[in-house]
Amino acid sequence: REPLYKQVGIIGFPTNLGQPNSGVQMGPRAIRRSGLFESIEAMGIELVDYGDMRVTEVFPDPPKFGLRHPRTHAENAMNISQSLQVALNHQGKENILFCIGGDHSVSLGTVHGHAQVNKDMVLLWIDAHADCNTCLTSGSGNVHGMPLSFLINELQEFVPRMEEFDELRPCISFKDIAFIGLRDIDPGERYLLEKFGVTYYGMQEVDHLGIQEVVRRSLQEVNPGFKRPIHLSFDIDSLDPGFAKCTGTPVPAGLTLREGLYIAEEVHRTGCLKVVDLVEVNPDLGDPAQSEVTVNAAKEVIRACFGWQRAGIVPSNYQIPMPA
Ligand code: HAR
Ligand code: MN
Ligand code: MN
Repeated sequence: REPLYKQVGIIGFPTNLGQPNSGVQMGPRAIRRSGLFESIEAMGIELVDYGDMRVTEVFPDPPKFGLRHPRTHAENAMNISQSLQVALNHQGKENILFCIGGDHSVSLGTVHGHAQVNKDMVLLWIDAHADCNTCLTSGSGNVHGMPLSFLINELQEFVPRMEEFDELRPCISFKDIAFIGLRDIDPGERYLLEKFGVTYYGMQEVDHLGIQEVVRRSLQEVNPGFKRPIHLSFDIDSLDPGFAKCTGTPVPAGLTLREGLYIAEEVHRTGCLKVVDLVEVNPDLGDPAQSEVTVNAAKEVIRACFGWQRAGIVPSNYQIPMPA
């Protein structure tokens, strides 16, 4: 039995200005220290660590249309997109790239960069939030609640022009995105999801259908026949706060760790998974025990994306001990 991936590439994007809390920029360090690397090695997969990208802060950077830190986000997003394109072009087809946030503004760059390399990619957005506020519908001005508004073709008529973001062209359509885990959706987001008939399975649908049917339908709707590359953007706040307390905007009644693992295992099994984002882990929030639980949940979800199974795995280099 061969693992699907020969090599995992890892890049950290330690952003935090997409939301108000400090600490989320420590996500890459915490996840690197979680035992993830040992798990990857135990699977017999080669690891290439590209390190953390340098995140910049531009001054001055007053809000535009309520959006906080516009110049900083535009610049970081283009740099993240570039890093991703370099890494993906340098990787072989049998490899997978793992992006560690940082807040969810990183996906502005990761999805953009991935879409430049794999034009037909589809996006799975696992989150308590829909993250498709425009700067005009957002109540907070925080970009981690808006990344999709810049990326989705259909939303451009609702987004005021900001020259900073001119280079960041939209690159994906609503029909190529499925959302899972939603349970905190703003009115403008709800309006847009309904208007465009978006594929989404919130917690109500997870309860109604079960996670197995939700994942099956999500994949079927955006990627029938498993022909297209998948980008999985996993916000740790999709998980219930019992498993992921240490995140900036926890929302009760979320996915169990089992449901999160099931999503990751099934997406892995498609063989189409090319890029994974894991965002919004903030090890500074909550007490140390909660921080460990949250980081561990992130590690478990990530390694399941790479092929770790609850049923156990046989590493590619495994040899059964034989009596002499
Ligand atoms: N929807 C709210 C806003 O726009 C809260 C967004 C919280 N976002 C994240 N990312 N944690 O999913 O501000
Ligand atoms: Mn998010
Ligand atoms: Mn979220």
